[in-house]
Amino acid sequence: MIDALAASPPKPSGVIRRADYRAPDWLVSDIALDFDLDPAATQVRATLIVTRNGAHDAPLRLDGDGLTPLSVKVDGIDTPYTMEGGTLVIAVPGDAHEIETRVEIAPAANTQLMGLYASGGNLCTQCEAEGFRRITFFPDRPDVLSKYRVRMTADKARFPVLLANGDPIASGDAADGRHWAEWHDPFPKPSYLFALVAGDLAANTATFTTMSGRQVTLGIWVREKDLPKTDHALHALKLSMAWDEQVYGREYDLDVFNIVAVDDFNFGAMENKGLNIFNSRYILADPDTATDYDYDAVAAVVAHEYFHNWSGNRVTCRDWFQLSLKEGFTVYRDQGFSADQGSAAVKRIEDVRGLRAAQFPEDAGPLAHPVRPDEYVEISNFYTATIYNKGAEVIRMMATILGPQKFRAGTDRYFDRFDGTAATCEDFVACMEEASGVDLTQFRLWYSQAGTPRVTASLEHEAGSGRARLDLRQSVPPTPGQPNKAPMVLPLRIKLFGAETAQPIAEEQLVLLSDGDAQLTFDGVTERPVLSINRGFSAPVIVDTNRSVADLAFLSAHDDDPFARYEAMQQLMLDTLVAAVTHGRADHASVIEAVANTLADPALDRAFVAEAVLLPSDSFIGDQLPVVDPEAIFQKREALRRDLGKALEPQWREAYEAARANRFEYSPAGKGARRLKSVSLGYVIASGAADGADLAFAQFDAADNMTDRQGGLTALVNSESDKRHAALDIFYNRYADNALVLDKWFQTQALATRDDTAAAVEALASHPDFTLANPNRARALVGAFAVNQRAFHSGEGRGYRFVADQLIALDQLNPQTAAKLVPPLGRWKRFDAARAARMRSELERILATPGLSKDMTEQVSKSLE
Ligand code: 0A1
Ligand code: ZN
Repeated sequence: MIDALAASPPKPSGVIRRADYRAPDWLVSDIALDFDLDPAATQVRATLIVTRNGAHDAPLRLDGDGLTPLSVKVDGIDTPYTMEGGTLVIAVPGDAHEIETRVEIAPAANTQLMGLYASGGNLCTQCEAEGFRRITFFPDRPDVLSKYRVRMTADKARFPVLLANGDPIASGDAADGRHWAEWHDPFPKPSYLFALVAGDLAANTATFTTMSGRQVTLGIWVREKDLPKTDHALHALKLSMAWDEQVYGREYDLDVFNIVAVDDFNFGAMENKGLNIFNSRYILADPDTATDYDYDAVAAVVAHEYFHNWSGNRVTCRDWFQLSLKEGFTVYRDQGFSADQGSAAVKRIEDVRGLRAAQFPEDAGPLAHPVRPDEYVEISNFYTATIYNKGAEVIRMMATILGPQKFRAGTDRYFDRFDGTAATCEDFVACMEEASGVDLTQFRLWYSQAGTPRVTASLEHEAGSGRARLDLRQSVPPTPGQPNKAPMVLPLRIKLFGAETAQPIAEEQLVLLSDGDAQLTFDGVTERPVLSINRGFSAPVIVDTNRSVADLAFLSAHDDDPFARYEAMQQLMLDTLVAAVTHGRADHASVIEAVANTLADPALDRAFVAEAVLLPSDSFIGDQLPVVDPEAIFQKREALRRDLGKALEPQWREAYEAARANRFEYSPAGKGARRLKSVSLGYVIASGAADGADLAFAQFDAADNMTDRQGGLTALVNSESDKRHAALDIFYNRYADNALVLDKWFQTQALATRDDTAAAVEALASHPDFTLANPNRARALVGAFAVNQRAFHSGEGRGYRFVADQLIALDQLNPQTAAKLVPPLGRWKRFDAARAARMRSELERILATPGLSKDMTEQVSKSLE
């Protein structure tokens, strides 16, 4: 096993290392918080019961960030203290004390959206990872678990609703038009799970009866006018609660479960115990304003946060290096939930597409890190696709290797053993081993080695002897700080088909490739075999095969694993496009034929067809090439789209018409029909058909749902048609008071495939509705533009300069959100020398900005290495 820790060179200060973990010197069994809430000046009094943890004479150190103590009392007596940076240090004599501190904070001035902040006139909190120290002094680390009692006092007219974690215990009126409420959370929790909300909110409520008969009151809290948009989230919550009981045996544990939607939020949502706080984009949905994609995302995020109640809250993380313990596992759980609500195959395709779009490039670039990192500077930078999505793949591989019963036995053991504690990734794996008897020693490399493994698979057949031989070889690429890698355990689901009969030659087998190479032989193979490998994407790896165009076309028509069937089609398209970019031209005939066959297969579900006939994205094509040429990729992809559009125009029109008559219904069939309709419209337009823009405009205009409306708008915005101006104006005016839909208006333009997108995006940054203060809006324009490969890399560095300017400005307000947008600039090594130099010089300019945040400094300096 590689020991990356021993190999790492000394690093400058500010680096936190996993190897330095020590148990806390002081524990806090209980905390009482008393908030006198006011947007401009909130008073916070905290009373902590602390106990010395072990034999030592270390002082009590309480983390603080930007806090000035107004008073510090030990056992009721004012006591001297010192400040070390933001940390409050108190020398205390005994082994147990009551500590009281008072501070004043200014939520309205909090633009970082960490700690207590104001959003849309309401007050709310975000404490993960280190926001609690911006509210009060506390040992702000996940292995200090305490029982919380919270009292809030606020102006009753302005903040009629006062919510916190746990169950409500008392409330009443106070003097001067103020009122108060007290909440108590009986479950010890780390400070990052603390939450409160004060606001003018209304709730959509329901009751859920748990498997042991406990009645839970559910509430989704939003602005009154948004109440009609909360039914979908509430329904998803009930489904999630039932699913976790059925699939993992996990029951909810408090009398109330509240969700609050806020418009200003750095991430998607937060799993605070009993009081989830959500970015409103993952709660609000109705047919007029939310796409099918939004509906699915709402359900997935509601489920994700709910599932954290066990995987994250009841069992939390010992330290932030273990973040994937809760995040990888919870993503795996929410993926399972979503798969069970509709088409599991399409869900798997979407998840793999997401992994390839976000995690594979991360793993191949300057910010690559293991699923369990060894060090960080700013923990907010580690809420990554690697921790979340690769982490989920690692859990999935264990489930595949163990099988469903043993995996469930492993999770039962984990939850039972570590309930109420802060655990590690190692604890999870050890439970899996104990419950199954499977040795996962080598498998643990998935936690410590970064980089996407590559598997080369070549199948040879000797017709004479009837013997087929499959050679497998793996390699794991070097990543920053990890030059040499050991072979990993790769669970590969493999099957062979006969090319003539289309029958299986051998049943599917699960091959655990654990050495650098391996051979498998198959006897009695009388016809030419075709290899189906990594079925269901059983391992998150890149597979290179020697499969011919004919083999891929065969699999795209006959493979009985839907993912493998999709994958064969993608590979066929990818091979064609890579050939086109590399050699200047390519034969499109095989792709056209394979797409025609898929479109004509009545047995396939429409959602699957829509996924299968979609070409790989520009950036995924780029990932296959030694040097990315964005313009060439775009042109070759467009050429293939045009040929597909022309050659199959009647089929696209037929598919389009078949879906057109349907009235909106949010169901797997309805979603599939709309998806195929949009994809078909795209191909009709790509064909150059004279009526393309009219079709798109008619769809846009007559739509009874946002999926169709945005589909029509997107097609127009990508086109040369003048109708795009009218469509953009109509859309803007119709939704001018809906921030989430205006985000779509910005994003659609930022993602446009037109030649003038960079200029249009620059102009939009001066639009009166554009603001960097709202993370959703910043991401909709700047984030979307930076992943529009062609537009971002066009114009001799114009796109880079624009993004760098925006990031410098955003960093002043909200470093976390700014730092998340660095990766597109950090990919400079993948581009030609001229582009690389321009990208680097923008990164250098950012790094030279006075007062740059720790978040940005870490991301940008790593990106320059
Ligand atoms: N634990 C949350 C993600 C999250 C992390 C940090 C945040 O700070 C701004 C917010 C949310 C989840 O996995 O959903
Ligand atoms: Zn999570």
